[in-house]
Amino acid sequence: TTLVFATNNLHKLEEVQALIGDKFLLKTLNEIGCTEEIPETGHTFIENASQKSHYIFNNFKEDCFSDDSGLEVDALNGEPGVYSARYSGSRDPETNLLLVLEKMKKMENRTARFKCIISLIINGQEHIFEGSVEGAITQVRSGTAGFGYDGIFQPEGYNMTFADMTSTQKNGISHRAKAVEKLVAFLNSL
Ligand code: ITT
Repeated sequence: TTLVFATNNLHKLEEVQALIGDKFLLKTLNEIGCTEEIPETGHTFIENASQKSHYIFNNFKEDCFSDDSGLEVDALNGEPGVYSARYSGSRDPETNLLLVLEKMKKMENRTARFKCIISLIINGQEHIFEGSVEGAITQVRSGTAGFGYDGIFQPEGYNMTFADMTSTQKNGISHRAKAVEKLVAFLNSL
């Protein structure tokens, strides 16, 4: 099965490729000639995921899926949430991570979670899969692996951040891994 993965985020692509195995061949936006920016104007992960997959299905007529994801911090009322990719106004991941750390400086409640919503459109129908992982925002950043907010997110039950983990370790427990697992189970049932 060939599926378009509607993302411009190479880290997502790498993680999902490793999770999905070689039974499903992923095509990138470049490979289908989609060079324009896909509109993303929703106020929820589901709306944004759905918007991205519908854009590809409507314009390129290909089976496809998208990933909309982000970090929800309880003490920040769920921020950065759907604004995770540009929380500071810039798309620079470092600036965004430091902004969360700064806002969390005096906060005692450090609970947070990563969420991932996948919208799949296959045979003209949309299917939604979700995954989340609970954890906490660390006091200082740690680790160099991964991307985005990995350096300040410590998953529950671990004494390290996602950025301290190998990609295999992160892929064993992440929000994205849980959503992709459901996606693969569904594709295998078709
Ligand atoms: P596409 O829309 O092209 O897929 P994007 O990076 O803009 O790429 P999103 O709008 O879904 O994707 O924003 C997701 C942001 O949430 C991402 O840029 C990171 O800042 C953060 N994020 C999501 N998953 C993450 C993870 O596993 N580790 C660290 N940060 C993550």
